[in-house]
Amino acid sequence: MYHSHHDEMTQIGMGMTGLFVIHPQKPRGPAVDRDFAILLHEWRIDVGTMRPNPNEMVEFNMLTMNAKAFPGTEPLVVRKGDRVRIRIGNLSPMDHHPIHLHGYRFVTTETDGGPIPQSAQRPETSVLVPVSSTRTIEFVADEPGDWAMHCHMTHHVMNQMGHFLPNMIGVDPGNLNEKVRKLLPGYMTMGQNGMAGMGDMKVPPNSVPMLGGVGKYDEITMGGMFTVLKVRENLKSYADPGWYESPKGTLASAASDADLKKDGVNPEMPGRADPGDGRS
Ligand SMILES: [Cu+2]
Repeated sequence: MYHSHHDEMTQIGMGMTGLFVIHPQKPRGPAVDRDFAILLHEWRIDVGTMRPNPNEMVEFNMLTMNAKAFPGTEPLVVRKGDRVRIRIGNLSPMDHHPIHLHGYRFVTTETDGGPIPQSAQRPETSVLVPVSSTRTIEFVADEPGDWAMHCHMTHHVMNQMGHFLPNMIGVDPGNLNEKVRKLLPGYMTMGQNGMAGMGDMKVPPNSVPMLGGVGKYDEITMGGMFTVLKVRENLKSYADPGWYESPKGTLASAASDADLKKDGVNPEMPGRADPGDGRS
């Protein structure tokens, strides 16, 4: 990985980082079909501003993969059966990142110190990438679908997260929104029902919303260090193929009253989740 050691708080804090990928003269291990490189970083970029603030020490509000926060990140597009290598480097100023891949298990084949002997490669579903390190993971993409890949630190899959908010879960703010909006148009009391609604919050120009990408079925309430591995059986190119068409019968749905009764569950029980079709 490249970075400066001159005034590094400023230079790294403003993004002077990069990856060198150096291939060995004699290839080793099985050849891969897809070879991705992702550089992780974190920034302090205040809402409505365009210049990262290098004075920040702990409260980073933008977490990125290759300098993009979800939904701006690139999907990783592969063909079913491809052997996939993902090189992940971390030059965040202050945070390690446990990168988690859904749907697969993988092995870590290399660090920035060199290849790991096969006898020491263990199966994992998350790989911790410490600051100043790289981890290279490999797997065979044998399961089609759209699979999330993201940092598992919950504040690292949000954008512009303020860390000093009071806990508002379950608090009824009454008509506070309406009252404050007279003074501050667009005001939203945050966190009454959790954070998912913040994707709807209007943000000033040159800002990204806290979370929220357009998904196939609903809003994806993620941001930051989040992308999608897209594995397809028929691909003409590695351009983004759009969302996966789930085969019939593979999508989860609300259980019918008859199904619940069959399993000994009373469909009329209080507190049952709304199945989403207006029945409860
Ligand atoms: Cu992280």
